Amino acid sequence: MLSEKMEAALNDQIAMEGYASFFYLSIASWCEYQGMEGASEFFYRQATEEHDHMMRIFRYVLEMDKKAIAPAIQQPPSDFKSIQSIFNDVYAHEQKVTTSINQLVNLANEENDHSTHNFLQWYVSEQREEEALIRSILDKLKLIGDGPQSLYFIDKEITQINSQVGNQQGEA
Ligand code: OFO
Repeated sequence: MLSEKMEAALNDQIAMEGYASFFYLSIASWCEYQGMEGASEFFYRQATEEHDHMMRIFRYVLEMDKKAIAPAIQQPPSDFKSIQSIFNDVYAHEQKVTTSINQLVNLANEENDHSTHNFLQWYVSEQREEEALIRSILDKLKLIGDGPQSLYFIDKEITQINSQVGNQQGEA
């Protein structure tokens, strides 16, 4: 059974994941427009993943016999300063999502809601992986620096990450 408070909190998380999906879609568009194919592929995939995150909660709420709310589409930014600033923003955004997931876990604990607690563990792991991935990209961006050919090398690095992540998903 889900409390009303938990139902509302999960619906807020649905909206947050939905926003993340459109935020990453917007970044993918910007990257493709700038000719950064590797980075755009990376963010198209992130956008799809965030949509999946949203749907998992959506279906869970309904499975628990409560009402899942399709969220309003909030306009994400469509212009970005640089690929470096994008990854800084994305890292900050993922940290915000992690805080929100942790708060949901706390609420599940307070309410002795073992089912939701169990359901949320997947998100706890996912956030740890997402943060580690973005941090590793930020480290690479620092190493590459912002010299004249940096965009070329950054995009090449991200293309390589795409194939690694693609292989991992194929194995899963
Ligand atoms: Fe679903 O927020 Fe990122 O992973």
